[in-house]
Amino acid sequence: MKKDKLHIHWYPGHIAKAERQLKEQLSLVDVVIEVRDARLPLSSSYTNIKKLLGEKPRLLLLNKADLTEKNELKKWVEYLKISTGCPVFVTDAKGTKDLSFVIKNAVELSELKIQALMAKGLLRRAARAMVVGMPNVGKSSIINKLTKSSKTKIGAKAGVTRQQQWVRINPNLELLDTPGIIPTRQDNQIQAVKLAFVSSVSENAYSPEPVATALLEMLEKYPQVKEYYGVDFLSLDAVALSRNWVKKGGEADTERTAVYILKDFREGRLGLFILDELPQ
Ligand SMILES: Nc1nc2c(ncn2[C@@H]2O[C@H](COP(=O)(O)OP(=O)(O)OP(=O)(O)O)[C@@H](O)[C@H]2O)c(=O)[nH]1
Ligand SMILES: [Mg+2]
Repeated sequence: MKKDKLHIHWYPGHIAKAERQLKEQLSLVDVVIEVRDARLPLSSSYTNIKKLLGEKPRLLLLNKADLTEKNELKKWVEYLKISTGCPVFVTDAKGTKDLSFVIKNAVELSELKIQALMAKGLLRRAARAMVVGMPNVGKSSIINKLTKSSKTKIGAKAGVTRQQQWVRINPNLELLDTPGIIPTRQDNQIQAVKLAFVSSVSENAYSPEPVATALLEMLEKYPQVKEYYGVDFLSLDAVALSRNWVKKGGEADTERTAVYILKDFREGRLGLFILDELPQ
């Protein structure tokens, strides 16, 4: 459903099913790898994750680190280590940097459970980790990078993975790819619009203009964005006229402009940003 006003609600049937299946599989895994979008270290976290996971060990990955400013992200890593009590790492699933530390840490976090099973007389088995997170944060991309293959399907929109899928990484680790989930209700509309910026909610749930306008408001304080579009202040009209994205008669084509602005942001052309506020 298209909406002109900025109100985002998106909870399609496949996500409800995915959430049920995630809860069902949780008892079968030793560790959970939670993936967040590094541009939204808080807003891309699943609100009830702690309640959902109970005592299950968790590894936290801030993915798409290549789209953020390194030093700012470092501060977030320190903050999240303390506030979650989990190991926290940054990843870039599109980059060339090796991610085998993810395997090492997942195996280490599983070891207590595996030792407990062996103490009961069972043979050692591979550690099992479930990869969870909001849609489009890069869960499947991380798995593909770890297997150096295209075993899981990826794509630049929310809801690409529709089924859970086990992937064997090596004899010591199996990963379960899961469809991205978001909370049933988007009560927090500031969070919802940030999730729209990074395509964690489907573009069917909103119109581009109000979302791009909200993005421009958030980017107003960054001079490089104004420079990029050659404008003195950020608005859809100003960018449209500066770029000559106009309709017949010279009126600003705000819909087209909004789509381009969102695309520019998502692909990192406007600069490197973290759009959550680091708590003091
Ligand atoms: N720049 C950048 N893009 C990434 C990174 N990781 C993934 N992507 C891109 O983000 C998009 C989503 O990646 P997926 O791996 O499909 O995300 P997902 O979390 O599995 O998404 P769902 O299956 O929909 O829940 C794809 O276009 C990837 O190429 C990264 O570290 N940096
Ligand atoms: Mg996926």
